[in-house]
Amino acid sequence: MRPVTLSLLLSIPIAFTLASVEADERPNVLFISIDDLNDWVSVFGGHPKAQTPHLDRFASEGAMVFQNAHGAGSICGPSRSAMLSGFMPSRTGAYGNSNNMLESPLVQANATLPEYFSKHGYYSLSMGKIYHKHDAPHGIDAGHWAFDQYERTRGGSAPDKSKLTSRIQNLINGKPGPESNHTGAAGSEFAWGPTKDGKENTKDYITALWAANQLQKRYAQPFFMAIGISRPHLPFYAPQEFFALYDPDDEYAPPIREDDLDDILTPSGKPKFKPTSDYLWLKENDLFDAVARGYLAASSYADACLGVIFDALKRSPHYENTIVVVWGDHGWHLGEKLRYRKGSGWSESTRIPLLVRLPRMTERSDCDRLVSMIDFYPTLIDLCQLPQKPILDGRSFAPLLEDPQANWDHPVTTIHGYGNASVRDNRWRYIRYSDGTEELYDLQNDPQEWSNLIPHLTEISAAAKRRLLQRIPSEFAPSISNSKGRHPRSNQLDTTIKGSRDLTQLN
Ligand SMILES: [Ca+2]
Ligand SMILES: [Ca+2]
Repeated sequence: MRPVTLSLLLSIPIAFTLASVEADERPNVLFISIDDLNDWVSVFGGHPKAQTPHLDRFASEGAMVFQNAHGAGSICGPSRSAMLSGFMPSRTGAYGNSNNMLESPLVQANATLPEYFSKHGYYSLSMGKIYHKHDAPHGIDAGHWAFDQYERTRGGSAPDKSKLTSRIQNLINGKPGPESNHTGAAGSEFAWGPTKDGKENTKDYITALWAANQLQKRYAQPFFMAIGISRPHLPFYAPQEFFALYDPDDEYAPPIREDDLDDILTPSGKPKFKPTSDYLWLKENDLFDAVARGYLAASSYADACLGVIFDALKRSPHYENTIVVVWGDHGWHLGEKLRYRKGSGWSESTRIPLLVRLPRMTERSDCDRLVSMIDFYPTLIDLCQLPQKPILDGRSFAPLLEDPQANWDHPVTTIHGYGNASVRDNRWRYIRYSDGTEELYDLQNDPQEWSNLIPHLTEISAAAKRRLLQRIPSEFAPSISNSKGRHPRSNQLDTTIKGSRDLTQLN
């Protein structure tokens, strides 16, 4: 429980105190992120063998499953920055993982989501990744400044080297792989395998237990609790019990078309894309099924951590008055479009898992309407009756929580790098790149986005393209400069940031 001291009470303006008292019945928010989780969750139908029993039970006990939710960006930094600030990457200039959104004048003037809840009488607390971490002038910026209480993650278990597969180290099941031109690449370690320890010593499990403990406490104010689970983000290290859920001799790779990239050409007629080095290394070592199994195991581990939090909420004093939002920050390719990872404008990158529970929900409902992560901020302040913020880019989808079949014709846009945008409506996806390359897919007849219709548009598809083109931002804010290398590396949180965020001065 947050200690409410006399000095704190005295320091609060009277009008604010009265508002807080009247607002005591406002619901709490439990806001849970699962880093890099795509739709390979049973309730989203993305993989027939996915085992996510805790998310399934969470849905069946009363939640809305959003089957058509998409990120505002398609990698962690821009996607999360857009959701948390409420402004699209094309307005802030936060396009990459090293772009600090606080350098955007818009974000400097406006409270981010948890700050807005704090500003309006909520107690905000957090553990795990919610904001994307980057270097700052005096340490790390982990978004710690946005919460009244911030807990750093701890624990972690090394992989069992005898079972480790790693592209960078060219190891396959603990043994050296054949010589390859596709090892040693930069980026997150592309690796998977069981950890040496059981889940008790792993980071996400410890984070989940922390959340479970916080949920048993009583608070003087409604709370906004943000919990970040770090798997299935690479490397796919998870306790052996989660690998054991998936028979190593079974098949797990999704359908992949080797010629899929051939129909995407730049305006000058050159191939826009080629298979990535991740893809080529996995292909030459026949590891498509093994890597998919690793992702599934890491996802099942994340699901087990969610189970700890869901169980704790149910036995807590807050179950009947807490809104729960469970979300992934973008999708993940597992071979589709001859690539792994994220960051593209295709559905594998843009689609996110999203479940929302309102306290009165007692059974699962599904909603196929299009919503975006950019809508989280206006939706949550709507649901909790905080003052509206018309300046935000998203729109509240609270009406869909009342009626998942409500009329809803709002295409969603995903920004994937400066000048690149992907827009989809109920039937079509249109992608346009800064160099003028275009793609158009008829999702009704081609849900895998295999056939780019741009080279042979019909009257109907040309009209669809024109409609979606209007949704692409006419201007892209200049990119915020890269924070990487600009600041000394440090393991300490930059505690000076909070001082620059006076909530009374932020809109
Ligand atoms: Ca992510
Ligand atoms: Ca294709």
